[in-house]
Amino acid sequence: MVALSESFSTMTIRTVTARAGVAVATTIAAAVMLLGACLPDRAAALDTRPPSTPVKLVFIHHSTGEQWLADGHGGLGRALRDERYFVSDTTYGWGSDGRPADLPSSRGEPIGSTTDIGDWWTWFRGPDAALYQAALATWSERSCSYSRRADPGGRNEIVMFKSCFPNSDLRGSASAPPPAIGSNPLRGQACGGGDFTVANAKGIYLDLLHYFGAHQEQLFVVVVAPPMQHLTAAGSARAFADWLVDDWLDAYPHRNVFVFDYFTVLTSNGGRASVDDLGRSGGHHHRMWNGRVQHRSAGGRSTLAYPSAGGDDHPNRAGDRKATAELLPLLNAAYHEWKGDARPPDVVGPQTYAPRRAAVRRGRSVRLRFRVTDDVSATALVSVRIVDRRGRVKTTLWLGRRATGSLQSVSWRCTLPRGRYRFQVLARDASGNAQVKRGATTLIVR
Ligand SMILES: [Ca+2]
Repeated sequence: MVALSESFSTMTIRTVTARAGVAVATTIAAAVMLLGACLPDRAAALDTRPPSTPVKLVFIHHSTGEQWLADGHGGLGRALRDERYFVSDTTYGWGSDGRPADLPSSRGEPIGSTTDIGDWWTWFRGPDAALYQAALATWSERSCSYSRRADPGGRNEIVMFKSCFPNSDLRGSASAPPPAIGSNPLRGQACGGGDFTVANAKGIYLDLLHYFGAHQEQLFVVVVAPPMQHLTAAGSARAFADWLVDDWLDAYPHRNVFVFDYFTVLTSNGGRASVDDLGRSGGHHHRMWNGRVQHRSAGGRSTLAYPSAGGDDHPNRAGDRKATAELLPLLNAAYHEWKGDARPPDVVGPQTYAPRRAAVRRGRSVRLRFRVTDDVSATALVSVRIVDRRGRVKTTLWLGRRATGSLQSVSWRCTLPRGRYRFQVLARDASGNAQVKRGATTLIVR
Protein backbone atom coordinates (compact mmCIF):
# COMPACT_ATOMS: atom_id res chain seq x y z
CA MET A 1 0.00 0.00 0.00
CA VAL A 2 0.95 3.63 -0.30
CA ALA A 3 3.08 4.66 2.64
CA LEU A 4 2.69 8.37 2.08
CA SER A 5 -0.36 9.61 0.34
CA GLU A 6 -1.39 13.19 -0.07
CA SER A 7 -4.77 12.66 -1.59
CA PHE A 8 -8.05 14.43 -1.95
CA SER A 9 -9.67 11.35 -0.68
CA THR A 10 -13.11 12.37 0.50
CA MET A 11 -15.59 10.79 -1.84
CA THR A 12 -13.04 10.41 -4.61
CA ILE A 13 -14.58 8.84 -7.67
CA ARG A 14 -12.41 6.98 -10.13
CA THR A 15 -12.72 3.90 -12.27
CA VAL A 16 -12.51 0.54 -10.58
CA THR A 17 -8.87 -0.27 -9.99
CA ALA A 18 -7.18 -3.59 -10.62
CA ARG A 19 -6.78 -3.83 -6.87
CA ALA A 20 -10.54 -3.88 -6.39
CA GLY A 21 -10.74 -7.01 -8.50
CA VAL A 22 -13.36 -8.70 -10.59
CA ALA A 23 -15.47 -9.87 -7.67
CA VAL A 24 -15.85 -6.31 -6.47
CA ALA A 25 -16.64 -5.02 -9.91
CA THR A 26 -19.45 -7.56 -10.06
CA THR A 27 -20.72 -6.64 -6.62
CA ILE A 28 -21.06 -2.99 -7.48
CA ALA A 29 -21.68 -3.36 -11.18
CA ALA A 30 -24.49 -0.85 -11.10
CA ALA A 31 -22.25 1.77 -9.60
CA VAL A 32 -19.41 1.22 -12.06
CA MET A 33 -21.52 2.52 -14.89
CA LEU A 34 -21.81 5.96 -13.34
CA LEU A 35 -18.55 7.82 -13.11
CA GLY A 36 -18.35 11.41 -12.05
CA ALA A 37 -15.78 14.09 -11.55
CA CYS A 38 -12.99 13.50 -9.06
CA LEU A 39 -12.41 15.59 -5.99
CA PRO A 40 -8.79 16.29 -7.02
CA ASP A 41 -10.14 18.57 -9.71
CA ARG A 42 -12.44 20.18 -7.21
CA ALA A 43 -10.02 20.41 -4.33
CA ALA A 44 -9.77 24.16 -4.61
CA ALA A 45 -13.51 24.37 -3.96
CA LEU A 46 -13.52 22.55 -0.60
CA ASP A 47 -15.52 24.58 1.87
CA THR A 48 -14.57 23.90 5.51
CA ARG A 49 -17.12 26.31 6.99
CA PRO A 50 -19.75 24.81 9.30
CA PRO A 51 -23.22 24.27 7.77
CA SER A 52 -25.18 27.52 7.69
CA THR A 53 -28.13 26.03 9.60
CA PRO A 54 -28.20 23.26 12.25
CA VAL A 55 -27.88 19.72 10.92
CA LYS A 56 -28.92 16.59 12.79
CA LEU A 57 -26.27 13.88 13.16
CA VAL A 58 -26.60 10.49 14.83
CA PHE A 59 -23.49 8.60 15.90
CA ILE A 60 -23.56 4.80 16.27
CA HIS A 61 -20.78 3.79 18.66
CA HIS A 62 -19.91 2.46 22.06
CA SER A 63 -16.89 2.46 24.34
CA THR A 64 -14.25 4.64 22.64
CA GLY A 65 -17.04 6.69 21.05
CA GLU A 66 -18.39 7.64 24.47
CA GLN A 67 -15.01 9.03 25.50
CA TRP A 68 -14.48 10.78 22.16
CA LEU A 69 -17.82 12.60 22.55
CA ALA A 70 -17.33 13.58 26.22
CA ASP A 71 -16.64 17.26 26.97
CA GLY A 72 -13.86 16.39 29.40
CA HIS A 73 -12.17 13.89 27.07
CA GLY A 74 -12.26 14.09 23.26
CA GLY A 75 -14.68 17.04 23.16
CA LEU A 76 -16.28 15.81 19.94
CA GLY A 77 -19.84 16.48 21.06
CA ARG A 78 -19.10 20.06 22.02
CA ALA A 79 -17.05 20.71 18.86
CA LEU A 80 -19.91 19.40 16.72
CA ARG A 81 -22.33 21.59 18.66
CA ASP A 82 -20.16 24.63 18.02
CA GLU A 83 -20.15 23.90 14.28
CA ARG A 84 -23.97 23.61 14.08
CA TYR A 85 -24.45 19.86 14.31
CA PHE A 86 -27.18 18.57 16.60
CA VAL A 87 -25.81 15.28 17.88
CA SER A 88 -27.61 12.18 19.11
CA ASP A 89 -26.01 8.79 19.63
CA THR A 90 -26.62 5.12 20.23
CA THR A 91 -24.57 2.92 22.53
CA TYR A 92 -24.82 -0.38 24.42
CA GLY A 93 -28.41 -1.46 24.83
CA TRP A 94 -29.95 0.81 22.20
CA GLY A 95 -32.92 -0.95 20.64
CA SER A 96 -34.02 -2.63 23.88
CA ASP A 97 -36.08 -1.55 26.91
CA GLY A 98 -38.07 0.81 24.71
CA ARG A 99 -35.04 2.88 23.70
CA PRO A 100 -36.35 3.81 21.17
CA ALA A 101 -38.32 0.57 20.75
CA ASP A 102 -37.73 -3.13 21.23
CA LEU A 103 -35.98 -3.72 17.94
CA PRO A 104 -34.95 -7.15 16.65
CA SER A 105 -31.78 -8.34 18.38
CA SER A 106 -28.42 -8.81 16.74
CA ARG A 107 -26.26 -11.79 17.70
CA GLY A 108 -28.63 -12.20 20.68
CA GLU A 109 -27.93 -8.66 21.91
CA PRO A 110 -29.59 -5.27 21.45
CA ILE A 111 -28.59 -3.88 18.06
CA GLY A 112 -26.89 -0.88 19.75
CA SER A 113 -24.49 -3.24 21.51
CA THR A 114 -23.19 -4.67 18.24
CA THR A 115 -20.88 -2.35 16.31
CA ASP A 116 -18.27 -4.71 14.86
CA ILE A 117 -17.47 -4.59 11.16
CA GLY A 118 -19.69 -7.59 10.43
CA ASP A 119 -22.51 -5.90 12.36
CA TRP A 120 -22.67 -3.02 9.87
CA TRP A 121 -24.15 -5.52 7.45
CA THR A 122 -26.89 -6.20 10.05
CA TRP A 123 -27.51 -2.48 10.60
CA PHE A 124 -27.70 -1.51 6.92
CA ARG A 125 -28.25 -4.64 4.84
CA GLY A 126 -29.63 -7.42 7.02
CA PRO A 127 -33.26 -8.59 7.12
CA ASP A 128 -34.16 -6.07 9.86
CA ALA A 129 -32.14 -3.14 8.49
CA ALA A 130 -35.22 -1.13 7.52
CA LEU A 131 -36.47 -1.25 11.13
CA TYR A 132 -33.10 -0.19 12.54
CA GLN A 133 -32.67 2.63 10.04
CA ALA A 134 -36.19 3.97 10.55
CA ALA A 135 -35.59 4.13 14.30
CA LEU A 136 -32.17 5.67 13.78
CA ALA A 137 -33.41 8.42 11.45
CA THR A 138 -35.75 9.80 14.12
CA TRP A 139 -33.57 9.15 17.19
CA SER A 140 -32.89 12.47 18.93
CA GLU A 141 -31.64 11.42 22.34
CA ARG A 142 -28.26 11.27 23.97
CA SER A 143 -27.03 7.86 25.06
CA CYS A 144 -23.88 9.33 26.63
CA SER A 145 -22.91 12.62 28.27
CA TYR A 146 -21.80 15.59 26.12
CA SER A 147 -22.90 19.15 25.40
CA ARG A 148 -25.20 19.72 22.49
CA ARG A 149 -27.42 22.42 20.98
CA ALA A 150 -31.22 22.71 20.85
CA ASP A 151 -32.97 20.17 18.65
CA PRO A 152 -33.77 21.87 15.33
CA GLY A 153 -36.41 19.21 14.60
CA GLY A 154 -36.61 16.85 11.67
CA ARG A 155 -34.74 13.66 10.89
CA ASN A 156 -31.07 12.82 11.19
CA GLU A 157 -29.40 13.83 7.96
CA ILE A 158 -26.00 12.46 8.90
CA VAL A 159 -25.34 8.90 10.11
CA MET A 160 -21.86 8.45 11.56
CA PHE A 161 -20.71 5.01 12.70
CA LYS A 162 -17.60 3.54 14.26
CA SER A 163 -16.42 0.14 15.39
CA CYS A 164 -14.36 -0.26 18.52
CA PHE A 165 -10.63 -0.99 18.69
CA PRO A 166 -10.72 -4.83 18.56
CA ASN A 167 -11.88 -4.31 14.97
CA SER A 168 -8.44 -3.06 13.95
CA ASP A 169 -6.97 -6.50 14.68
CA LEU A 170 -7.59 -7.78 11.16
CA ARG A 171 -5.85 -10.83 9.79
CA GLY A 172 -5.08 -12.14 6.32
CA SER A 173 -3.60 -10.79 3.16
CA ALA A 174 -4.19 -7.11 2.45
CA SER A 175 -4.44 -7.85 -1.28
CA ALA A 176 -6.77 -10.88 -1.20
CA PRO A 177 -9.97 -10.19 -3.17
CA PRO A 178 -13.17 -9.73 -1.16
CA PRO A 179 -15.71 -12.56 -1.42
CA ALA A 180 -19.18 -11.99 -2.83
CA ILE A 181 -21.48 -10.91 -0.01
CA GLY A 182 -23.55 -14.11 -0.25
CA SER A 183 -20.55 -16.17 0.81
CA ASN A 184 -18.97 -13.66 3.19
CA PRO A 185 -18.74 -15.38 6.61
CA LEU A 186 -18.32 -12.04 8.40
CA ARG A 187 -21.92 -10.97 7.74
CA GLY A 188 -23.57 -10.32 11.10
CA GLN A 189 -20.59 -11.78 12.97
CA ALA A 190 -18.44 -10.39 15.78
CA CYS A 191 -14.82 -9.43 15.17
CA GLY A 192 -11.96 -11.81 15.90
CA GLY A 193 -11.41 -15.37 14.82
CA GLY A 194 -10.37 -16.86 11.50
CA ASP A 195 -13.00 -15.07 9.43
CA PHE A 196 -11.95 -11.62 10.61
CA THR A 197 -9.82 -10.89 7.55
CA VAL A 198 -9.09 -7.79 5.50
CA ALA A 199 -10.77 -9.38 2.47
CA ASN A 200 -13.99 -10.18 4.36
CA ALA A 201 -14.06 -6.73 5.94
CA LYS A 202 -13.69 -5.13 2.50
CA GLY A 203 -16.58 -7.26 1.29
CA ILE A 204 -18.83 -5.98 4.08
CA TYR A 205 -18.06 -2.33 3.35
CA LEU A 206 -18.50 -2.78 -0.41
CA ASP A 207 -21.93 -4.26 0.19
CA LEU A 208 -22.93 -1.26 2.37
CA LEU A 209 -22.62 0.94 -0.72
CA HIS A 210 -25.86 -0.56 -2.02
CA TYR A 211 -27.68 0.95 0.95
CA PHE A 212 -25.82 4.26 0.88
CA GLY A 213 -26.36 4.64 -2.86
CA ALA A 214 -30.09 4.14 -2.39
CA HIS A 215 -30.23 6.78 0.38
CA GLN A 216 -28.96 10.01 -1.07
CA GLU A 217 -31.03 11.89 1.50
CA GLN A 218 -28.43 11.01 4.12
CA LEU A 219 -24.69 11.56 4.46
CA PHE A 220 -22.87 8.51 5.85
CA VAL A 221 -19.71 9.15 7.83
CA VAL A 222 -17.60 6.04 8.20
CA VAL A 223 -15.07 6.22 11.02
CA VAL A 224 -12.21 3.74 10.71
CA ALA A 225 -11.86 1.65 13.88
CA PRO A 226 -9.14 2.96 16.21
CA PRO A 227 -5.89 1.01 16.59
CA MET A 228 -4.63 -1.00 19.55
CA GLN A 229 -1.18 -0.99 21.11
CA HIS A 230 -0.55 -4.53 19.96
CA LEU A 231 -1.94 -5.84 16.70
CA THR A 232 -1.48 -9.30 15.25
CA ALA A 233 -0.90 -7.79 11.80
CA ALA A 234 -0.46 -4.03 12.12
CA GLY A 235 0.38 -3.80 8.42
CA SER A 236 -2.98 -5.35 7.52
CA ALA A 237 -4.79 -2.88 9.77
CA ARG A 238 -2.99 0.01 8.11
CA ALA A 239 -3.71 -1.39 4.65
CA PHE A 240 -7.39 -1.69 5.45
CA ALA A 241 -7.58 1.89 6.76
CA ASP A 242 -5.81 3.14 3.62
CA TRP A 243 -8.15 1.10 1.43
CA LEU A 244 -11.24 2.57 3.07
CA VAL A 245 -10.03 6.13 2.60
CA ASP A 246 -8.28 5.83 -0.76
CA ASP A 247 -9.93 2.98 -2.67
CA TRP A 248 -13.28 1.90 -1.26
CA LEU A 249 -15.24 4.65 -2.99
CA ASP A 250 -13.34 4.51 -6.28
CA ALA A 251 -16.37 3.31 -8.25
CA TYR A 252 -19.04 4.87 -6.07
CA PRO A 253 -20.77 7.54 -8.12
CA HIS A 254 -22.33 9.60 -5.33
CA ARG A 255 -21.10 12.11 -2.78
CA ASN A 256 -22.98 10.96 0.30
CA VAL A 257 -20.21 8.86 1.89
CA PHE A 258 -17.21 10.22 3.75
CA VAL A 259 -14.48 8.21 5.50
CA PHE A 260 -12.57 9.59 8.47
CA ASP A 261 -9.37 7.74 9.29
CA TYR A 262 -9.52 7.68 13.08
CA PHE A 263 -7.05 4.76 12.90
CA THR A 264 -4.26 6.73 11.24
CA VAL A 265 -4.81 9.88 13.28
CA LEU A 266 -4.20 7.86 16.45
CA THR A 267 -0.93 6.28 15.28
CA SER A 268 1.41 9.23 15.88
CA ASN A 269 1.84 11.54 18.85
CA GLY A 270 3.92 14.53 19.90
CA GLY A 271 6.70 12.51 21.50
CA ARG A 272 4.78 10.83 24.27
CA ALA A 273 1.27 9.43 24.68
CA SER A 274 -0.10 12.43 26.58
CA VAL A 275 1.04 14.96 23.93
CA ASP A 276 -0.66 15.20 20.54
CA ASP A 277 0.95 16.23 17.25
CA LEU A 278 -1.91 18.43 16.12
CA GLY A 279 -0.77 21.14 13.76
CA ARG A 280 2.69 19.65 13.24
CA SER A 281 3.93 19.04 9.73
CA GLY A 282 5.20 15.51 10.56
CA GLY A 283 3.28 12.53 11.91
CA HIS A 284 0.17 10.73 10.78
CA HIS A 285 -2.91 12.73 9.90
CA HIS A 286 -6.24 12.93 8.11
CA ARG A 287 -6.91 16.64 7.93
CA MET A 288 -7.03 19.83 5.91
CA TRP A 289 -3.49 21.05 5.34
CA ASN A 290 -2.43 23.97 3.15
CA GLY A 291 -5.97 24.09 1.75
CA ARG A 292 -6.11 20.41 0.75
CA VAL A 293 -7.13 17.09 2.23
CA GLN A 294 -4.09 15.35 3.61
CA HIS A 295 -4.14 11.62 4.42
CA ARG A 296 -0.68 10.94 5.70
CA SER A 297 0.99 7.92 7.29
CA ALA A 298 4.68 8.42 6.59
CA GLY A 299 6.08 5.13 7.81
CA GLY A 300 6.41 4.68 11.55
CA ARG A 301 4.04 2.79 13.75
CA SER A 302 0.65 1.37 12.84
CA THR A 303 -0.45 0.90 16.43
CA LEU A 304 -2.08 3.11 19.07
CA ALA A 305 0.12 6.08 20.02
CA TYR A 306 -2.34 7.32 22.68
CA PRO A 307 -3.00 4.51 25.19
CA SER A 308 -4.95 5.54 28.28
CA ALA A 309 -3.13 5.73 31.58
CA GLY A 310 -2.61 2.22 32.84
CA GLY A 311 -2.07 0.88 29.35
CA ASP A 312 -5.69 0.60 28.24
CA ASP A 313 -6.41 0.61 24.48
CA HIS A 314 -9.07 3.32 24.72
CA PRO A 315 -7.50 6.43 23.12
CA ASN A 316 -6.55 8.99 25.75
CA ARG A 317 -7.67 12.60 25.87
CA ALA A 318 -4.79 13.91 23.74
CA GLY A 319 -5.50 11.44 20.93
CA ASP A 320 -9.22 12.06 20.91
CA ARG A 321 -8.73 15.85 20.96
CA LYS A 322 -6.48 15.51 17.91
CA ALA A 323 -9.13 13.40 16.16
CA THR A 324 -11.82 15.99 16.92
CA ALA A 325 -9.76 18.86 15.54
CA GLU A 326 -8.82 16.98 12.35
CA LEU A 327 -12.34 15.64 11.73
CA LEU A 328 -14.39 18.84 11.90
CA PRO A 329 -13.07 20.69 8.80
CA LEU A 330 -13.24 17.47 6.77
CA LEU A 331 -16.78 16.78 7.91
CA ASN A 332 -17.83 20.30 6.98
CA ALA A 333 -16.24 19.91 3.53
CA ALA A 334 -17.94 16.54 3.02
CA TYR A 335 -21.27 18.04 4.08
CA HIS A 336 -21.01 20.83 1.51
CA GLU A 337 -19.85 18.43 -1.22
CA TRP A 338 -22.90 16.29 -0.51
CA LYS A 339 -25.27 19.24 -0.38
CA GLY A 340 -23.70 20.93 -3.38
CA ASP A 341 -23.68 24.26 -1.52
CA ALA A 342 -19.93 24.83 -1.17
CA ARG A 343 -18.89 28.46 -1.10
CA PRO A 344 -15.51 29.72 -2.32
CA PRO A 345 -12.80 28.09 -0.22
CA ASP A 346 -10.79 29.79 2.47
CA VAL A 347 -7.39 30.45 0.89
CA VAL A 348 -6.11 33.19 3.19
CA GLY A 349 -4.19 32.24 6.33
CA PRO A 350 -4.76 33.82 9.73
CA GLN A 351 -3.04 36.88 11.17
CA THR A 352 -1.45 36.58 14.58
CA TYR A 353 -0.63 39.19 17.20
CA ALA A 354 1.48 39.30 20.34
CA PRO A 355 0.18 42.56 21.84
CA ARG A 356 2.08 42.57 25.16
CA ARG A 357 5.75 42.17 25.95
CA ALA A 358 6.50 39.74 28.75
CA ALA A 359 9.12 39.38 31.45
CA VAL A 360 9.78 36.47 33.78
CA ARG A 361 12.25 35.35 36.38
CA ARG A 362 13.98 32.13 35.40
CA GLY A 363 12.23 29.11 36.97
CA ARG A 364 8.94 30.99 37.33
CA SER A 365 5.82 31.02 35.17
CA VAL A 366 4.72 33.76 32.83
CA ARG A 367 1.51 34.39 30.92
CA LEU A 368 2.07 34.97 27.21
CA ARG A 369 -0.80 36.77 25.50
CA PHE A 370 -1.76 36.51 21.86
CA ARG A 371 -4.59 36.94 19.43
CA VAL A 372 -5.34 35.19 16.14
CA THR A 373 -7.75 36.53 13.53
CA ASP A 374 -9.00 34.81 10.40
CA ASP A 375 -11.29 35.78 7.55
CA VAL A 376 -13.35 32.58 7.91
CA SER A 377 -12.37 30.23 10.74
CA ALA A 378 -13.78 30.54 14.25
CA THR A 379 -10.91 28.42 15.56
CA ALA A 380 -7.29 27.97 14.60
CA LEU A 381 -4.49 25.62 15.60
CA VAL A 382 -2.02 27.78 17.48
CA SER A 383 1.57 27.39 18.60
CA VAL A 384 3.86 29.82 20.38
CA ARG A 385 7.56 29.69 19.59
CA ILE A 386 10.30 31.22 21.69
CA VAL A 387 13.45 32.17 19.83
CA ASP A 388 16.75 33.64 20.97
CA ARG A 389 18.40 36.77 19.61
CA ARG A 390 19.84 34.82 16.71
CA GLY A 391 16.44 33.46 15.77
CA ARG A 392 17.14 29.93 17.01
CA VAL A 393 14.02 28.16 18.29
CA LYS A 394 14.43 27.42 22.00
CA THR A 395 11.01 25.97 22.70
CA THR A 396 7.60 25.53 21.04
CA LEU A 397 4.31 25.45 22.91
CA TRP A 398 1.62 23.56 20.96
CA LEU A 399 -1.70 24.96 22.06
CA GLY A 400 -4.19 23.07 19.87
CA ARG A 401 -7.51 24.60 18.83
CA ARG A 402 -8.07 28.15 20.03
CA ALA A 403 -10.86 30.60 19.29
CA THR A 404 -10.00 33.32 16.80
CA GLY A 405 -10.78 36.99 17.35
CA SER A 406 -10.29 37.18 21.11
CA LEU A 407 -7.29 37.76 23.36
CA GLN A 408 -5.93 34.39 24.48
CA SER A 409 -3.04 33.38 26.69
CA VAL A 410 -0.84 30.50 27.74
CA SER A 411 0.99 30.06 31.01
CA TRP A 412 4.54 28.81 30.56
CA ARG A 413 7.21 27.95 33.10
CA CYS A 414 10.50 29.42 31.96
CA THR A 415 13.68 27.38 32.23
CA LEU A 416 15.69 29.35 29.67
CA PRO A 417 18.88 31.16 30.66
CA ARG A 418 18.63 34.86 31.45
CA GLY A 419 18.53 37.06 28.41
CA ARG A 420 16.40 38.65 25.77
CA TYR A 421 14.14 36.51 23.58
CA ARG A 422 11.14 36.89 21.31
CA PHE A 423 7.97 34.88 21.32
CA GLN A 424 6.23 34.33 18.01
CA VAL A 425 2.63 33.30 17.42
CA LEU A 426 1.92 30.77 14.65
CA ALA A 427 -1.50 29.56 13.53
CA ARG A 428 -3.35 27.53 10.92
CA ASP A 429 -6.99 28.08 10.05
CA ALA A 430 -9.55 25.29 9.56
CA SER A 431 -8.41 24.80 5.96
CA GLY A 432 -4.84 24.33 7.14
CA ASN A 433 -3.58 27.66 5.78
CA ALA A 434 -0.58 28.97 7.72
CA GLN A 435 -0.52 32.53 9.11
CA VAL A 436 0.09 35.28 6.59
CA LYS A 437 1.18 37.72 9.28
CA ARG A 438 3.14 36.47 12.28
CA GLY A 439 2.91 38.44 15.48
CA ALA A 440 5.93 38.54 17.79
CA THR A 441 7.20 40.52 20.75
CA THR A 442 9.93 40.64 23.33
CA LEU A 443 10.34 38.21 26.21
CA ILE A 444 12.86 39.11 28.93
CA VAL A 445 14.17 36.37 31.22
CA ARG A 446 15.70 37.81 34.38
CA1 LIG B 1 -8.56 31.76 6.55
